[in-house]
Amino acid sequence: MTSQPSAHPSHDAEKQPPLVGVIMGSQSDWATMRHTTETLAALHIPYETRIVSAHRTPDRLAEYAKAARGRGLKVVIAGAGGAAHLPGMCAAWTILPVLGVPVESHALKGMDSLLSIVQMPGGVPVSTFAIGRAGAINAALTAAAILSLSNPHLAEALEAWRAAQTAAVGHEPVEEPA
Ligand code: RP5
Repeated sequence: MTSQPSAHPSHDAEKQPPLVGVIMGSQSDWATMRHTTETLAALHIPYETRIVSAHRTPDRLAEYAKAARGRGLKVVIAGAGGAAHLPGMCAAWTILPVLGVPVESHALKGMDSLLSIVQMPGGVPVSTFAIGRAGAINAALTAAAILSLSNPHLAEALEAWRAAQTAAVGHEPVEEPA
């Protein structure tokens, strides 16, 4: 059983309006997309999470994407798997940066998700990331980089995050528990 998307998005806890919308096509995407929200939370970036399916809830998607910019969101991160039309259809409805995360599918290991997301027609961009956890983390870091362009405090936090990552890399491999 997959865990639930956060019932209390970080902006509730921090009393700040969300800057990043993290949307996903299904509850089953949460195991991947939680890496996005964990990374945003580590950088204290206010976000919200929503399940929005391009196929099962098309009206919800249109309403969400059309309202996103007016509600103050600056970036949308959209994760989906299989026939992963969510990021592209979101981008069709908004001029906000849309970052697409291909979720690893059972049938085709996420290659279907990747190709569905990356092959956008010229004129409607979706920035596409690696399949799975790495893409979910990097989408959050890219959202942070975008927001850092106008937020020096966040730029400092992002620099610190990267420095901590560098410092955490050991010089020699060690035995890990089985
Ligand atoms: C997509 O279909 C979702 O993004 C998900 O990755 C995939 C499978 O969805 P479920 O059948 O697990 O709900 O829309």
